[in-house]
Amino acid sequence: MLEDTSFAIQPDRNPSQTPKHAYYQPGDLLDVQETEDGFRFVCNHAYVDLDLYRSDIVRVNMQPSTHKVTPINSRAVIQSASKDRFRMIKDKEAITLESSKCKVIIAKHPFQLKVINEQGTVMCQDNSKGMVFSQRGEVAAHKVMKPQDRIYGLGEKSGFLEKRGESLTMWNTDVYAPHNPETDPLYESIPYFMVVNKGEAYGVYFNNTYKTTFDFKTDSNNYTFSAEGGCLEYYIFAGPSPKDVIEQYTYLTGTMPIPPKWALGYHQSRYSYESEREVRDLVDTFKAKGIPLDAVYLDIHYMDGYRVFTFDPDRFPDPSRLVHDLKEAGVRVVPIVDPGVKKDVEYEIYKEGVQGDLFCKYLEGDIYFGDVWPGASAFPDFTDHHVRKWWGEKHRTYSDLGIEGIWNDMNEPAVFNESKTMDLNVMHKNDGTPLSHRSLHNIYGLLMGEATYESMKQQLDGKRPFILTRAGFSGVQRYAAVWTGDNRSFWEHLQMSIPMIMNLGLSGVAYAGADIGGFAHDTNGELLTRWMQVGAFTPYFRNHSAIGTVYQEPWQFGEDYEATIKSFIALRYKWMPQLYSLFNLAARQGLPVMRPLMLEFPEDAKTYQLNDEFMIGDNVIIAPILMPEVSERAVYLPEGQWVDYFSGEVYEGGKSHLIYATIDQLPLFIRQGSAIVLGNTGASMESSQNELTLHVYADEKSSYQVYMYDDDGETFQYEQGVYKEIKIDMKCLNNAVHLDVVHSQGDYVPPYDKLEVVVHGLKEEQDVYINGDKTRHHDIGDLSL
Ligand code: MIG
Repeated sequence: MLEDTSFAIQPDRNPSQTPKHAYYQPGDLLDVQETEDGFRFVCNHAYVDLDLYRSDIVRVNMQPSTHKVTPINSRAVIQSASKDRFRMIKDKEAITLESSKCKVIIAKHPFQLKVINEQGTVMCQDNSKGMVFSQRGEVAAHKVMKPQDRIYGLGEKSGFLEKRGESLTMWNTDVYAPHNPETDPLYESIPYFMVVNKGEAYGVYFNNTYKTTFDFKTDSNNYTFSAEGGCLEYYIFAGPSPKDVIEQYTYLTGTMPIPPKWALGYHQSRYSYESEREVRDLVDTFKAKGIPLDAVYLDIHYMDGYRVFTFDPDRFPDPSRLVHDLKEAGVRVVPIVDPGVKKDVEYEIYKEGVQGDLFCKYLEGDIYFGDVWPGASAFPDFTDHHVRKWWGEKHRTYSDLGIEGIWNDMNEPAVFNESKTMDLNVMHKNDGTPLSHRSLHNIYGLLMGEATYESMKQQLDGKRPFILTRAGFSGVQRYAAVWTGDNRSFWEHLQMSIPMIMNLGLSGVAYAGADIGGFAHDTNGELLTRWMQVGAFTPYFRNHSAIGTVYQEPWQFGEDYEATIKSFIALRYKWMPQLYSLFNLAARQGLPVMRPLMLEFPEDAKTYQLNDEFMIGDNVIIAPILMPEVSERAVYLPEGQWVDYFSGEVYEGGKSHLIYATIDQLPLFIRQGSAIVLGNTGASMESSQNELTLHVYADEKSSYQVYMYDDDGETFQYEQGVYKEIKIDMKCLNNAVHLDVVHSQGDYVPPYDKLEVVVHGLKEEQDVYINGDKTRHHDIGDLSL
C-alpha cells in the first residue's frame, strides 16, 4: 500500500500547505429579503438563508451568487422549517434575528454571524475567515473555538471521548485494520458535534453527504468544518444544556423506535456458526447451562455461495424448522444481509436487478461491478425508491420463515479494492436527481437501513423489526442499531469502545454496542469476562468473533469465568425494566441510555474527559476494570453520595476512591436519593419481567422522580396507547421517605400488578409512606399499580 511508504509524506500531501484553490466569502451585506421560511442575506459573492426549524434550531444555508449548487437531500432531516418566525431588528452595524430561544446577530461588513443562547451567552460564532466556498465546489465554515470549549459527538470515532485537538473525517469506510486512536474514518458518518463550555452547550449538524472534515486541531482558537462539495448548509442547536442539544438534534433527524424486548437481551454471534447442527447445539448448550439468550446470528456461511436471500441447502436444509424451533425456545435468528448481489445469470435476484434496472450504474449505462464475498457483484441503488421497495420485498425470504431481525453488513458499501468502496463515478438515480457516488457515498448504508426497516415492519404485520447496521449517516437511529465493526480482542479496544459508544449516544445513536470479547484476534477468559461486565450495560449486547479466532461463547474458558459471565448476563436481564424505560426515553427524546458523566454533570470539569466510566440514565455509574490482572482502580464519583450496588457501602462524591473489584465484580454505584426499577432474572426477555422491585436509595434531603415505562415489548400497540408509563415522586426527609405515584398512564396490563418496594439505607427515625400510607415492614412495602 502506498500509505505504508514514504509516498505518504510527499510534499503535496502536507496539510499545512496553503489551499490550492481560491476561496470566497459572502462579502458585504447588500440586501435582506424575506423568504418563505425566513430571511435571505444577499451579499457580494453569495447569499445566506437563515431559517428557524424550531425556536431553538437555526438553519444556515449559503449559496454562491455566481452559480447555483443543487441541494442534496441527505434524508437525514425529517423536519421542515417551523411556523415560528424570527423577528428582525435592524441597526447600523448589525441585524438581529430573534426567536423566543435564541438570537442570531449578523454583522454587515463583511457578513458574519453569531448565535446567542437564551442565557445571553455567545455560542456559535464565525471568525474572520467565516463561511467560504471555492470555484471547485468546496465549502467550509470557520468558527471561533473558545478556550474552555469541549467537543463531543461526531458519531463513531476511535480515540477519547472529548475531541478538541482532533481533525476527523466523515467517509463511510470498512476498516479491518486495527482501530487505533488515529484510525479515521470508520463505518458511520455523523457530521454533527456538540460544543460544551462550563455546562452550556450548543450543537452543529452539517447537512452534507460528501466527504466532510471537522478540524478542531489545526488552529487552537478556531475550528473548521468543510466538505468536498455540496451546499454549506448547517443547523445550529441553541442548547443551552448538553441534553437540550441532543433533544434538538434528534428532533431534526429523528429518534430510534422502541426496540422489541428480545433485541435488548443477550445475543450470541460468530463468523460463522456454519450449519443448522452447530446452531442447534449452541442453543442447547445455552439452555443446558441456564445462560439467558435471546438471539443467534447467521453470518455469511448460511448463504448458498454468498448469494443474499438464499440458504445453503446442505448446511441449512430446513431454515423454517430451525427458526421455528429456536423461537419455541425463546431464541430469535438474525441473518446477515450484505448489499452485494452475485453476478450470476442463473440467480433470480441478479436477473431481476439487471432486468429491472435496479443496480448502481455508470452514467453511460454500464452496471458497476465490485468484488465482495460472492465474487463479482452488482449493488442495489438504494437512492432510488423502486430499488428500496424491491430490496425490501425480498426480505419475505426471511420474514416468511418467522425471522424478525436483519443484520446489514458491508453497506459502506465495502468493496475489495484499493479504495475500499464503489467507483466514485457511479451515477446514482437518487429519486430523480442523478448524482455521483462521490456525493452520495455516505448515505448508502442509511438508505439500505431504511429499505430494510420499512419493509420488515410491513412484513412483520404489527411486530417490531430489529435491524443492525455497520454503516450509516445522521438519522440511522430511525432504522437500526449500530455495532462498531471489526474491533480486536485487545484490552485497548475494550477501553476504546466506551468513549466510542458514548459519543454515538451523544450523536443520536442511543442503540449501539461493540463486538464483545473482540472480533479479530484471540480473546481470553479474563478479557471476555471484563468485556461482558461492560457489555451487560451497553445498549446493544452481542458477543461476536471472527473466523479463525478462538471460540468465545460464555463457557469457553473454564467454569470460573463461565459462572461470572453467566451472572453478568443474568444481571442484564434483572436490569431490563430499568433499561427498557431508558430506551423509551431514547425513543421519545433522543437521550442516550449509556451516557458520559459529562451529560449529567456538565459543570464538573472532572467529567469532561472521563473515558473509563459511564452512566446508565441519570443516576447509575459503572466503572469497569479495563486492564488485565487489575483488581482495583480509581473511581471518580461526582457530587452527591453514591451507594455501591453490590455491597451497599456509601461513598462521598466530588472525589475519587480506590475501588476493589476482583474478576467476578463490577464497580456499580447508584446515586443516593434516587431509585431504580429492577426485574427478576429469566431465561430470556419474556420471562424476566414478571416481578418488579423498586429499589430506593434513601437519604434525608433529596427529591427524585422515578420514570418507568413498559409495554408488550413486541408490537406497535403502544402507538395506540397500550403501554404503562408511571412517574413516582420520591422525597426523602429526616423522618420519612415519601413515594407518590404522580402519573400513571396507558392501557397496558403488565404481568405484575405491583412494584415491591425495598428501601436501602433507611434510618431508624425514617418511616416509608407509599401514596400516603405507612409501610408495614419499615423498609419494605408494595406499590400497587
Ligand atoms: O469482510 O460477514 O464487520 O462482523 O462477521 C468481513 C463476515 C465481513 C465484517 C463484519 C463482521 C462479519 C464479517 N464481515
